[in-house]
Amino acid sequence: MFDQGTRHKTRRSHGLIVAAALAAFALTAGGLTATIRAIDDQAAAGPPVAASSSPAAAGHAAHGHTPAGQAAVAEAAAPKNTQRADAPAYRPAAVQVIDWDMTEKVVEIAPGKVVKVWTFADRVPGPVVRVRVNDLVRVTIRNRTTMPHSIDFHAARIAPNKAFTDVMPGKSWTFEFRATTPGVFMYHCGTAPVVHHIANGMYGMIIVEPEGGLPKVDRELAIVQSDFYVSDTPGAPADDAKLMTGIPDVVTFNGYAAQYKEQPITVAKGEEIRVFLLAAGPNTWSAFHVVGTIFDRAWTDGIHPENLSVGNQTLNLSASQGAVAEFRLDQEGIYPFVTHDFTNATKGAVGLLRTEHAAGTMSH
Ligand SMILES: [Cu+2]
Repeated sequence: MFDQGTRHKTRRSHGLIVAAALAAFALTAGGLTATIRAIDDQAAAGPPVAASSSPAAAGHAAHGHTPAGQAAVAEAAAPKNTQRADAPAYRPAAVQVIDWDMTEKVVEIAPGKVVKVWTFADRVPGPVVRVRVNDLVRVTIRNRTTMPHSIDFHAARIAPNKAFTDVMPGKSWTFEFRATTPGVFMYHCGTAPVVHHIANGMYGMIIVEPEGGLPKVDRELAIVQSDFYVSDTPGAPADDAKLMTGIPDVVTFNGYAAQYKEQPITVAKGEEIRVFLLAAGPNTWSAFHVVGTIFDRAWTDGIHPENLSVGNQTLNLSASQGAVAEFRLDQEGIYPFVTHDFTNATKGAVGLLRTEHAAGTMSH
């Protein structure tokens, strides 16, 4: 954990602020070090071995929200909702086929925070889709749940009352759209009440590259920020009353609080890094900032020359907005990335980029 923040007094003030936020997150979430393990893919995430005896499980029992045994069972069975941060490569195809089940499952989104999520393709966030302008995108969704769902692609110019229609339990639905506009866009379930369907996990990122593709860079990452309103009952969907306050308990990058702080993303000093960003909400914005660098280039929403932004310290993304940030890390070191709305960084929207030969801790 970041107790080294108290041992090294000479760091820059910015580093102190970040360290304080990281430490505060550790306090509010009950500590991360013991409970997050090396999981590099959500599909590989198995039941937490030590969950039944973890401080988080004990905390639930002590709070008495539910019978201790029930809480322990829910937590023992819940995989950590971690995901890799690597962006998928573009795969050339005249027709880009999206074929997803819509499901429900119970996952842990922060230490001791076990929730039921509603998913696209059994993932929260849903899979990152990557297409190019002029590709035809054929979408099929199959509803494996007991309530209606739908899918709304912000990258589509299409009549929503026809394409984004509710799909009943047990049914499937197929529609197509032509990618026309390069950019980073949101998709989400649009079934009423939409806030519930997004708060429970039904969202993701679609990247539409310009014709001919984006220039090659050394490393591409995809990061989706989203907020969660955790019920007192482990394994339940979002708490309705909390959701209506708009004040989340947990804010994540890619579905698990501070996962890339516990497992930093390794990059190379000086390599060109491109991050695709999405503020999925349902409510929080993202003030995306990488400590220790400045974005060489950025585009918000549409990837057009007219949208090029140079020299940003922070990108300002309201709920649903996407962006591309390109930058380099000039020195060996450990570079936090956060939403600079620090309350939400404290709630989990924080991670670390670590260069290959970085020494020791964040303070070096
Ligand atoms: Cu839905």
